[in-house]
Amino acid sequence: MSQQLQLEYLDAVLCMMDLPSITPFSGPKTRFDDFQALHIALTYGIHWVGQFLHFHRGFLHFYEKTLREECGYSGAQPYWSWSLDYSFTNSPIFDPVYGFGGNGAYIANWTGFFGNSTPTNSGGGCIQDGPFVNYNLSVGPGTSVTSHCIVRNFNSNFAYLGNSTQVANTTKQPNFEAFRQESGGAFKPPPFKIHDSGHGMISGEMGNVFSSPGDPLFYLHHANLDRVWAIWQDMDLEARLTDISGYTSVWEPFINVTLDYQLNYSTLGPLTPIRDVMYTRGTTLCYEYI
Ligand SMILES: [Cu+2]
Repeated sequence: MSQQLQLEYLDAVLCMMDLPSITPFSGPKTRFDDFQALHIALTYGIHWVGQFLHFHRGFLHFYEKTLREECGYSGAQPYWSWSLDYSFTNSPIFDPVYGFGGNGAYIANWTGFFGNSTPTNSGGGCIQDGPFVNYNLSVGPGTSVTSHCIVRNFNSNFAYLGNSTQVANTTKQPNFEAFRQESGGAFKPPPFKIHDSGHGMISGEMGNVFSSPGDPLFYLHHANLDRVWAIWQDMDLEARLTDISGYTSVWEPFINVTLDYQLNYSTLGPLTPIRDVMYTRGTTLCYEYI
């Protein structure tokens, strides 16, 4: 990705942070907040369920569409390949000018959002540099509605989850049920899986299952998870464009998800049947990973 396009992407995100909210949720002030608010509202219906990967694929699609159609971005949604960043704190994605800024300020004994801190606490405060240093989120952390800065707490204990061994172990799974268990993880980890890599490495807002889309890096992390799924699908495309399993909810009654299951994006996108997001190079979506 050229430096010019990197700046264009960051500018488009700043533009979304300037456009007024269009969702019915209480709290969000901007189009950027809207995506976070939708994710918070739906948390238990989009994680640890059969439609976890599908919902997030569509979620990224509508986010990218907003960047392109309302904020003039001419490129594609970038992804963060964790495997390239085993020494992740040196990653160029944290560059203060061409990236998303670095760690949060160090706060001794930071207890985390919902106590998700670890002994390797390195930050816990507001991000210190980068384009989003002055942005105030209007929803989160978690399900609360507060005005707060973007918080990070780099945690290298999670870096191994995104390494090439972990990714290869995920893409070698024989069917969707095994793939989704290996990529998304369980309702109550550990064991942690590749989906936990970026969330755990950056932590802070990103470590919160509800409000993680408050950190713009969420979208690069999830694009890579989506990429791993697309790579896995491409290994046996015909079978894997229809292979789906899992329940639609984390609570009873347990119903098996199907290709007809409708993904709900509130006012950020139309009701989207799962079959429409199974194929990245189809008519609803039209992208591929390079
Ligand atoms: Cu999510």
